[in-house]
Amino acid sequence: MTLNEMMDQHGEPIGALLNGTRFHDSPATEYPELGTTEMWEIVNMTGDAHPIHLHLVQFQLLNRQKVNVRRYEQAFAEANPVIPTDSYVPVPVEPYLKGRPFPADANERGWKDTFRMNPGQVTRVLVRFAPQDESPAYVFDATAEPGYVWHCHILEHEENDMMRPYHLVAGAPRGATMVVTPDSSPATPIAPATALPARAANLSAVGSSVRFVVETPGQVEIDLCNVAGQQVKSLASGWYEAGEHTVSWQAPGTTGQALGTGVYFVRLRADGVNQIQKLIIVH
Ligand SMILES: [Cu+2]
Repeated sequence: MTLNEMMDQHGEPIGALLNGTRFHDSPATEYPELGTTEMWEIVNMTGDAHPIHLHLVQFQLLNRQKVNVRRYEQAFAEANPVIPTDSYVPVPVEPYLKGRPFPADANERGWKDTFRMNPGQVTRVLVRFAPQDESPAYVFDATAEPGYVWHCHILEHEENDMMRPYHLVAGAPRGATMVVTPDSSPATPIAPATALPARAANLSAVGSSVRFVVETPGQVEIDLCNVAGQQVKSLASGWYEAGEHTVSWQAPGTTGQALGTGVYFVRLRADGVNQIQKLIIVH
């Protein structure tokens, strides 16, 4: 995740972004699972500190670390030649780190809903997507649309356009479950088909299948998405009776081009269920 600035031809800032993306222009890139804890690494490529705020949850500051911003910016610009973009490609920060991580200041320890993210640094926060009062679950459906946002808390920044949606997804499937398995991938290990739901599966690019179980008959949509959340192929779309079903697909995406090696998501939507499973396509 990144904090970005857009400049005019005179080098003056004209807007600020998260993940190089405007609020409304592209789907969410963050889909945390309800009840889990994630580490968010947020690289500040701008010249200013930004107070970054997450809705719904409180979180803790793990540490900060300096980044070779010039080199990171080059890599970011190669992966995302134009910002704002509607197809954000994340760039891992590890190769660009400088020195050792340094811990939170004394006044920053404990639960907060906003942390200062300094320029030239990556800020790592631990986010638990669950009630902070240790209740087992929210008393409302936190996975319901339209979801939540994370944003800079400087008013001029959040309005122009430093805000992004995020969506919580259910960890415990309610109406349907799925597992992704390869049709033929002799050389690659796979998650066992009995693991429901599998956390990840290495898939052959030749062809793969999604097995899913429908508990109540209804409309089921299963899409293969890229890391930007964009659909690259529809795998299932229609009415399914209760029971177990399998859909298979061949490698080319919706537009006919081969799917490159990389990380993808299979998204299943059925009867209020919004389940996402990461998968890796290898050639
Ligand atoms: Cu800001």
